[in-house]
Amino acid sequence: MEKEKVLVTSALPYANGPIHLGHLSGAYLPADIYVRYKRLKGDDIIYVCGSDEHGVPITITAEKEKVEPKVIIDRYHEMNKKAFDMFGMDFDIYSRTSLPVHHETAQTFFKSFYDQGILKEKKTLQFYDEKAKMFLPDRYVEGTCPRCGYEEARSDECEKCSSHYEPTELINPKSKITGETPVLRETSHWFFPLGKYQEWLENYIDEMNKKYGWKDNVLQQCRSWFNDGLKDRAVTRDLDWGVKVPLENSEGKVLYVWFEAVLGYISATKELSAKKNQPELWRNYWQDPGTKYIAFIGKDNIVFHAIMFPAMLKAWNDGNEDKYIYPQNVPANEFLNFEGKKFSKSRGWGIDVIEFLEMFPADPLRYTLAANLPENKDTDFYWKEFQARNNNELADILGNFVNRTFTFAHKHFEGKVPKRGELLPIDNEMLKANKEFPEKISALLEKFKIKDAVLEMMNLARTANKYFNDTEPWKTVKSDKERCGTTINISLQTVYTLAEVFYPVIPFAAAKMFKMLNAEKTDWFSAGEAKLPEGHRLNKAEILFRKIEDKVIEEQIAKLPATEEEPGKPKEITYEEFSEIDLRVAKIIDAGKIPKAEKLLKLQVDLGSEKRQIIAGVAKFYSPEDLIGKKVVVVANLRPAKLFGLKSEGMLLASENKDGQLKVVEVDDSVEIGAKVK
Ligand code: B3M
Ligand code: ZN
Repeated sequence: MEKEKVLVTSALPYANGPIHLGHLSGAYLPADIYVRYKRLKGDDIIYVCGSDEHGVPITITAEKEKVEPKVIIDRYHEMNKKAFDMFGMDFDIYSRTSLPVHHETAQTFFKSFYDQGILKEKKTLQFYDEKAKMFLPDRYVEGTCPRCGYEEARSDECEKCSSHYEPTELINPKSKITGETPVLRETSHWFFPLGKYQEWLENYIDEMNKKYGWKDNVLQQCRSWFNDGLKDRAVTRDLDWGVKVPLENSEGKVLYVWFEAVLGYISATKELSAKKNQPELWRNYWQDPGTKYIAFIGKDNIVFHAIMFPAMLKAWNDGNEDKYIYPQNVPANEFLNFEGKKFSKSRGWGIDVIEFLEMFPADPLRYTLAANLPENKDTDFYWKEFQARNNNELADILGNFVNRTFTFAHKHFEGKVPKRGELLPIDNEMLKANKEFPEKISALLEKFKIKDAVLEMMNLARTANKYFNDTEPWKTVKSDKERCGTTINISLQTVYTLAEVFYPVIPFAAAKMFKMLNAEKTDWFSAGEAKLPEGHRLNKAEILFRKIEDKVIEEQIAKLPATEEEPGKPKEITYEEFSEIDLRVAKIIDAGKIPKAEKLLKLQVDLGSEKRQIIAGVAKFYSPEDLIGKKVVVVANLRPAKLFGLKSEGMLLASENKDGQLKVVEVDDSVEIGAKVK
């Protein structure tokens, strides 16, 4: 088997909070399993990760706590590093993007693009907080959604009705820093012309997919980006915290966090090289066309790794002598939910990794997550499943087989590998399984089908248990000791195989198994060869997995908040709450366009008792004439708001049709104007 040179990265988690089980399932555990397997195979592989320490959320956290961002990143970098360590992540380096080596690397990329004339400068309008004397990034501005009236909408999108709009449309914008009303001010930013690379990107992804088989979720997202057409993307921001823009007169500007974060993989490898005293080592991976580069991520990071990052590398390669390789595959996972709902720190839903691992060992968690990875669709972590996987699979199948085998070896064969006598078909079958399973598992792991691989690992343990049962050593030990010895010999060889194939998933238990066998882990391809010589001395048995009692699991379930809102599913309200909304039938008596507001129409409606003006976001779907005369439903007691300086007193009800067009809710002509809708 030819050895491969492999570079593996996992998305850099933000140092802005503790990682939870969902993170582990997305970009970390699958990569770790792959890396551990490749190491067993003897491939030349490095595994690089680290903290992403810039970005607006970090500065928001810092402001909330009234500390410097450095305090926040130091805290969560250490915390997440510890969590990964407890979980058994086999990183070669866990770096951080606040290091000078990263700032230099990112600035060098930016400067090269600038010098090549790739970047375009553009002026844009952005909210500015006059009290805080700073430009406000999108997430710093909150206001009322111009579509649904949600009061905590972001400057350009509403998480309630998921509509997107221009920041100028946001009603009642407020700065999240000072609470003041921000003003729109002109600023200029550098844009990376992503569109210029679209054709190259399409070819690149096509070629990689043909050769290496990319996952459908990744291809689909890329195609949808391509269909929309790639656009220029701003790669600078008006902020203090981040990598400074390396140009004259750019005070107060930093590189957009995603632009530099993906380069963090390169900086991290440079840090690893420095630590090993081989400063040029990183080039051996990043700049050798013989390297296979695999970037493990979660589905929310696809565009940055499959589109943005490759385009940046291409832009570099076009203008420089030292050329980088591109990701060969970007295996992105879907999300893991927790007990049927999304993880949410603010709502107390989920569990931190450290908290979990202070209560339970890492292996059962790794195994449970691995057996249920969100490879093709979102999956869930359930406490009961965790218990069942630990008790019924790890303990009752794998643990039981190992335990039975060792008990026999110590009790009846002086703790040594007994002699293998004449082989019956059943023995040959078991020996064959020892050879076939590693091959099958290897083929799956190479294709990142980790969940299936884990199933096969446990199937080998199932096969082994069946072999033990069918050969009945508890009978042959009395009737035919040599026959019993054969069973135990083959069972011990199988324990060896199991230790090797399970090592990527449950490294702590596998290490115990190697120790019990008094044997080293060997390379993957000899995993299934019966290698333990007759007479080889074994060490004493250890407990591999402890059963988890019902009571322990019930305590965990009881800790979860009882009434939990489900995102995407409307929260239950009482009739009283509903009746607080004053819905009325109204007639549209006049309608007109608003200069500069492409999406809005100015309506005059008759409510019977009074006439009102409503500014509605329906201009894309109706011309003013279409609406005049329609009897519609309005929310009559919605707090009045100002849009484009115009007063809006109420809201029209409308729903979206299958083409995404808004249709106003109309009422039968026999219903009188002003009638209550209930
Ligand atoms: N920190 C986002 C995330 O954790 C981001 C990944 C960066 S990878 C270069 O989802
Ligand atoms: Zn909304």
